[in-house]
Amino acid sequence: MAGTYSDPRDRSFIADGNAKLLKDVEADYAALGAILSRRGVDIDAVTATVASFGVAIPSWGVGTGGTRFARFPGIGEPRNVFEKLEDCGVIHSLTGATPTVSLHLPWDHTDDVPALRQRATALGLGFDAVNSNTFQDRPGQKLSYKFGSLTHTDAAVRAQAVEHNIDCIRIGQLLGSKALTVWIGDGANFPGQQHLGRAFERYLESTRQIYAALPADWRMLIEHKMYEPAFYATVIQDWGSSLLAAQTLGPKAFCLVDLGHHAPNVNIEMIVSRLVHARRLGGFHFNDSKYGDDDLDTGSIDPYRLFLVFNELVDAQWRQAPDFQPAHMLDQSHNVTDPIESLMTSAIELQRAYAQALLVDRQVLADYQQQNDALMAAQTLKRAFTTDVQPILARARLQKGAAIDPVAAYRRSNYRLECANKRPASQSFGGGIV
Ligand code: LRH
Ligand code: MN
Repeated sequence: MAGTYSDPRDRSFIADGNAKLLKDVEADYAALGAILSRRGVDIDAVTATVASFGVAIPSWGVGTGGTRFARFPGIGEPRNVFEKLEDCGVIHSLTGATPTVSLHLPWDHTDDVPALRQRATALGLGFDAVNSNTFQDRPGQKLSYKFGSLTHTDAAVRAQAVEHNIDCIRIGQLLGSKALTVWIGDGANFPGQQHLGRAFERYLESTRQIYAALPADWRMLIEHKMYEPAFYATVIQDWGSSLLAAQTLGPKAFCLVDLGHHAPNVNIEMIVSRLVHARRLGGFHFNDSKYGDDDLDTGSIDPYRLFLVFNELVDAQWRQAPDFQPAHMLDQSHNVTDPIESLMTSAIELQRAYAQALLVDRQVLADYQQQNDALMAAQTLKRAFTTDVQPILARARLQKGAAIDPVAAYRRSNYRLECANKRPASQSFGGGIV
């Protein structure tokens, strides 16, 4: 296949690409700096804060995603967790914004966990939350999760699911992870199929056992979801159920907000504000959606909503909200793009929303809110959102030795073609998200 390959993780390869873009970035940065200083904002301080932002890559996101109807694998797909890690290394080298990976077990099972950790370290990567999986039956599994897992009416099935989660904690400890994300699809398709109260009680009984197995410095992240795979009732259906469970379990249990797990038009920034108030905001699965849990690229459908979520996060930081330490992770399905390109641009969209939220003049906003000057309060947010922070994002990458234009650098490297040569295509047929 045409095109010479250059390792996109190679610093000098990245610097070569940046050389041509440097003059323009410096000019744009100086111009924006002048605009911001007129607003009393120190652009270098904002850039430093943005440069410190990191988001975790979902291991299941570096392969082509699909739907229940079909999955159309791209070329050079990663075939195992080690190849996924290589791709995550490329994303971090070119963006400087994705220093950790969130694994999914057993999708990322390996017999050699220490070797995996070693390779990650060599790639400059660490591990964020590990994700358990009791929403699928795997070959050789004794008891099926067809009618649920942690909330199944059969205690033996619940015990099997609890055991798997405890196993995930054990593997996570070997990887240096500090959190377990628990998302279950448990629920019902018919009214009457499940006793809504008893199902929640079974959830608490099971998660208490998982909670008891958490190391002292670990967190349990409870992920709610409105529907799918259950289409009438889901046991942990909304932030209320998640918060109730977290408060029942104990101080190491927190709520994880996957943006796509809400009905269209739900005010997610309001949910974030409530979870900050409750000191239980554990983190995010960032993506975007228009209808259901579409798992589209972050900021691709509604960037203003993403900005409003970051506005709440920056406000909480500004107010020094207690126990405020959310874990940032992407959770997307890349059905029609090169996953590496989508993950790079999505990480950058998060930095963009963060940078814009950092430009909100919080004291001025608070004054307008106090005076009920609705228009000027709204304008204060819009002014920040409509500021083109591209020079800040490019400078932040430059400062970290990453690429000013990650997608251009990635394409110039021919990494995907190189992978296609090294990774024979898997003849997989049929649907499924991974
Ligand atoms: C459920 C979910 C969950 C993951 C899965 C891959 O929709 O968001 O976070 O386990 O996607
Ligand atoms: Mn998710």
